[in-house]
Amino acid sequence: MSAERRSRLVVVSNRVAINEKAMRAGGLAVALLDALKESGGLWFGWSGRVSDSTRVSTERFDRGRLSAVTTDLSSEDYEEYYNGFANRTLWPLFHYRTDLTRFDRDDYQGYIRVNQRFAHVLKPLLKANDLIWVHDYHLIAFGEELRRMGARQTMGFFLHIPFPSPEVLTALPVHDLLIRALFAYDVLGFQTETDRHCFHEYVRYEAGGHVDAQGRAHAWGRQVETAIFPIGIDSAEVARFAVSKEAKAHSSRMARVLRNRLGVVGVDRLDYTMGLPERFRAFARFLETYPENRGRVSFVQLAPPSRADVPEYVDIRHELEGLSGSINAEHSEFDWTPLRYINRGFSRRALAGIFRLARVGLVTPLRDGMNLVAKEYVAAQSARDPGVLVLSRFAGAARRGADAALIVNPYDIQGVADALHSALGMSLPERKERWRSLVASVREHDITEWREGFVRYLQAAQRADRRH
Ligand code: ADQ
Repeated sequence: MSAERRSRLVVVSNRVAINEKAMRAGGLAVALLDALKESGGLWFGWSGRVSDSTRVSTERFDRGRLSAVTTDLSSEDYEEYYNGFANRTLWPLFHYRTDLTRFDRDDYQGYIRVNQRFAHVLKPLLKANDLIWVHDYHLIAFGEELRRMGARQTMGFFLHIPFPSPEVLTALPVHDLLIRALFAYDVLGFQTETDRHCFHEYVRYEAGGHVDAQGRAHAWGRQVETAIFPIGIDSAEVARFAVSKEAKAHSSRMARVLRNRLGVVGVDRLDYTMGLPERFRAFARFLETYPENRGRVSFVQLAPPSRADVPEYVDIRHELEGLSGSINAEHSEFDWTPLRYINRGFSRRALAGIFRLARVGLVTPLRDGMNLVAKEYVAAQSARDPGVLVLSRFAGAARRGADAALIVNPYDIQGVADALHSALGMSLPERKERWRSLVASVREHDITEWREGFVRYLQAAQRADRRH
């Protein structure tokens, strides 16, 4: 057995998706669990509980080869770290919403305090040659805190959301402290070339550093490897789900509602980055510009609420309720509801059935790291009668292998309305041709490629690291 195969993988993320339910849930959780199972491993993060003890719990799975270690957050941590700096500062800022970005020094201190606490809890559990894989914007400072405590293990960080251009990032008063912290990692992974490019631009023009021919960034007397790992899905699983009993039951329910009308579907967490008001307006514009579709097309938008403690999420929810109400009031007929807006989650099988029945998948975020719904929509289609993907140019998913989707600018209401019209009028041969190209890419660049790619990169960094 080679040395790197013996290295244990330690995954660190804000939430830990390792429990009996997650073992069956699929997607990202299963991909990371698969990676952990290969080497035996540990997944560490927040328990999801808010309590005023700093309780640490350990659970073991798979005959003890896997463990989940979680810690609670205090209500102050939850406010400052999670609702505050992570979700009211970094989330809007990294999605280019400087208008919604709020900065508060106490929140930043809370963020650092929780990153420190996480490092403090994990440090004694580490083995010398562990590989540590840290996920996402909640834990940017985690690696630096762990290094301060003397950790020498190889560490990688993957950013699931966009990395903004330096012009946007520098609106954050502590941008230098935050980006400097990223240099504590050995490897930084981004979703797209654009994200990595923005990071490199920051290093060159803000940090006074440079990027060498291998893409390694040098600044503050430190260096870090940078690489691109676009995340994918388990497409075979989604295809299987789409013909499951539960999927068929949902397809039939939707077919009854549509009554031979064509279905357009949108599925998103209720978030202001998803471009939902613009999407609703584009659908209304489509009905106005192409009135022959009145009574012929229905749009179903599923959007379970999230981050309900953050005021901006309350605002977007109210906005969408008003907008969907007025669109329906204006356009409905006795026997036709143009827009069905549903605020709840569905099982992955049910979603696959809904995707399969919809003639158009409308995925129009204003900014998105990748967007897995776009890929799930494609994977769920039937080869005999596939639907059309209308995709925002600002989703990471539009960056590679998505030329056969109808690519739109979500701010261009008329442009999206026109794309909807093209999609709904598209001939079967053209739909098939476009879908074959899209599905080939979704199958090839799947979730396994993503996680194996990242882990291999970490292993190579470990071999090259003179600390070991
Ligand atoms: P996420 O929000 O984790 O974001 P995203 O790509 O938006 O991931 O996928 C959302 C997932 O939730 C999909 O699998 C989808 O099927 C599911 N979902 C959405 N609405 C649902 C509903 N109504 N019922 C049930 N399930 C629903 C971050 C980044 C993304 C990036 C991912 C992965 O913001 O850009 O793609 O991580 O890296």
